[in-house]
Amino acid sequence: MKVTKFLDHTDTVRIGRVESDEIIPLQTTNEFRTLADLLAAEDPIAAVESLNHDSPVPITDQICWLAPIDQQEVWAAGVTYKRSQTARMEESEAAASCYDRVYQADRPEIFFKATPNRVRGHHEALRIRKDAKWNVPEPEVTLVLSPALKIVGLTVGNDMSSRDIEGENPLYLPQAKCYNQCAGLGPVIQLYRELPAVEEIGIDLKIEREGQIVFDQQTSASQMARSFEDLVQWLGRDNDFPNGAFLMTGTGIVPSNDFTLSPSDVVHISISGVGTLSNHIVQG
Ligand code: DO4
Ligand code: MG
Repeated sequence: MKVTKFLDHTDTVRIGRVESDEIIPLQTTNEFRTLADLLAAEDPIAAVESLNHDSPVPITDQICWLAPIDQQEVWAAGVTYKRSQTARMEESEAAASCYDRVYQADRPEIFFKATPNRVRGHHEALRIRKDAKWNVPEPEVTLVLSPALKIVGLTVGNDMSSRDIEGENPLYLPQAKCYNQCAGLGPVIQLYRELPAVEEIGIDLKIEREGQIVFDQQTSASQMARSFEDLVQWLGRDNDFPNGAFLMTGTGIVPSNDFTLSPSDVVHISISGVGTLSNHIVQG
């Protein structure tokens, strides 16, 4: 079952259940006022099924999708794929050994990525920092976590990153990662009672420039050096999430070192079973 947030024809924020070609607007109740309330339910799929709904809205280009987030924090894991380890070691002479060690260590790299106001949804703009010269999108399977840190669903995540800032000094990582419009989530949350096997979770990144695809690569979550559950238990150590959380699980696709995003590029990230998140890029 897929759920999202969108603006209806009166510009009201609605929660919707997404079918192949329509969104079914759900009527909230005192128990389930927000999408986060549904995600926190014992059985989110049953909670969505329990709600009455309004007439379906056909999915057209006119739909105004919103990121499927309420008050949750967004966190991210890093260097969870060999490709990310190699790319980071190339970009940062000074910190190469840090990336090598964290790839092999028990404790993963986990960092704070974004507050909800810094997140954008499908078809909204993501941003390159004004002071950055080398930028990439990072296509990441993103775990949707309940307040009890149960993985209740998956969504598509884009962990926008400034490689020159991160590469200059690893202490600059928060600036390379967390700024206005630095994270994309959506277009939907795919709810699961049981997650698919990682071999079934394909990840695809396409970057479009002036109508041409200038970057096109695929990987699979099976290439991850860590399990989703392991990342979640590290995130939850001495850390409470009363509103639930999103956890980006790291990138397995990094364009070669001569590639940087440009303003007006359009980034398309697809995750099997979830959907495709598309965002145009702006700077300044
Ligand atoms: O260590 C820097 C960030 C790593 C990251 O974001 C990733 O591997 O996806
Ligand atoms: Mg990342």
